[in-house]
Amino acid sequence: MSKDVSAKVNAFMDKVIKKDPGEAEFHQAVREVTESLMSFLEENPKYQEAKILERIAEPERVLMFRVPWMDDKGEIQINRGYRIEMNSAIGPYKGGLRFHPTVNLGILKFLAFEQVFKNALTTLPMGGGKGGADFDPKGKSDNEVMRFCQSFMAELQRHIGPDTDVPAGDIGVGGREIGFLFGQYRRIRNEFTGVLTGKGLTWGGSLIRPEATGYGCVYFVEEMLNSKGDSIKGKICTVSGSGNVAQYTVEKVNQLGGKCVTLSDSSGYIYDPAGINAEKLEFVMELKNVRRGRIKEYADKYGCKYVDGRCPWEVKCDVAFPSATQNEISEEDAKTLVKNGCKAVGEGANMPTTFKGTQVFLNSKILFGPGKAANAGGVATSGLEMCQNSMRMSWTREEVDAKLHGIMKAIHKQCLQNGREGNWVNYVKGANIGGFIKVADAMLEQGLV
Ligand code: NDP
Ligand code: 2IT
Repeated sequence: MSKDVSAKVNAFMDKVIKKDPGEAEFHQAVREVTESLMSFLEENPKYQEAKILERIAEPERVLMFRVPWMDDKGEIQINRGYRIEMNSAIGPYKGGLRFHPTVNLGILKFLAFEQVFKNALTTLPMGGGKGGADFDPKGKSDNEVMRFCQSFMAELQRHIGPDTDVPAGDIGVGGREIGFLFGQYRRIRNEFTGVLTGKGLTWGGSLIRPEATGYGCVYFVEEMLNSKGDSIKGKICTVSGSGNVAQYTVEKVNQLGGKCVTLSDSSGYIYDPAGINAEKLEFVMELKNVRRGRIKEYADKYGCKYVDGRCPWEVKCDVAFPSATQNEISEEDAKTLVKNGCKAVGEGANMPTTFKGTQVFLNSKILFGPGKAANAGGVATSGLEMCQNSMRMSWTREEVDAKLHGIMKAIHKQCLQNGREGNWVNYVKGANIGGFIKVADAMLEQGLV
């Protein structure tokens, strides 16, 4: 980046930071996009004259609300709920709900901002949004989770709808929570509509939606490797997290002939050099989705190594799939991965690599698939669920999987179109410019919105 462009990025960021000083993750996400876009904007003054980037960085609407509920002991608990309706230029707001004690406005704004670009890349008509609460589902009974979800939806229901805003899952929100949320929406509104995605199969859900983020991420990495005449087959992969995204990443890597050797949770990681095969993955799914236990139990059961309090990036690998949370790969971790010969990174999580870590990957010119491209398969399949709900019919597993695969190839193609730098592809730039053009043109055509 030239000095001139860098000064313009800093001037833009100074304004964003001054407006909302405490929102570090939001600043990080906006800076990454602004760095990718600044030269493109200079060459396309129509976007600058219409202040599209300034508008995109400002949510259309932010909702914050009280969520009171009663725990099993009869004690009253109060959480804070949020929905960020970021941009609806190309479709209804769409994006997940996160239930985690760290949730705050800045984190949800970063996620909503990323979602706008990601959803545009999917080729489907979906705007961007994100929401959630600082509620911690860990250690709560099913009844407590239900009472919380019902209270959360008692307020959220007045702001959402199948043509307005369609939430889904994210960290801490899976099939169980979507069920409680949907039940409450239906009861209050007296409507059976596709207002949430990630629903159960008997009440409007889509086949492949649970698998979609992980499968899509592996499809995307396979595309990146194929572009170099390589493939996942025979590759050693490290995966972080052990939730929805991580589980189906392992499943698809196994199907394509690779080997995953790590999984983690917020306590530590397991290293199983023999590989997490289908039977071991089944154990992980039961452990995490039913018993809701800790990943350490895997090491106890299969007699492999467990490393407390650390992330798996010190383990030598060909491909890394960060699939837990934001900023889980530091600059040091990125350097370690590159030094150990990592050829490709597929970001299953949203913004799992720190700003400096991303620079390390870009400077080393490995295949680096940023979250808004690599993990877009989840929301894309949510878009397919919305489509099936509108038609009041459902597609087979094979049909949805084929559409998902086609969408991931289309996203990869958009990254190539916008991210080529000589004979290397900057996927970060490609995804940011590709997503931006679609939303920006829609905003230009719709006037001052
Ligand atoms: P889950 O709640 O199913 O799993 C989250 C996993 O990440 C758990 O293993 C959890 O461990 C771990 N984790 C969460 N927070 C932290 C933390 N602060 N430090 C270390 N580990 C942590 O969530 P998902 O799998 O759905 O989401 C994972 C990531 O993928 C998120 O970044 C999410 O935004 C992103 N994503 C999800 C999509 C989806 O469709 N679900 C779509 C696109 C992106 P523990 O149990 O100990 O908390
Ligand atoms: O970050 C994401 O893309 C998601 N959590 C999925 C959103 C969705 O609407 O399916």
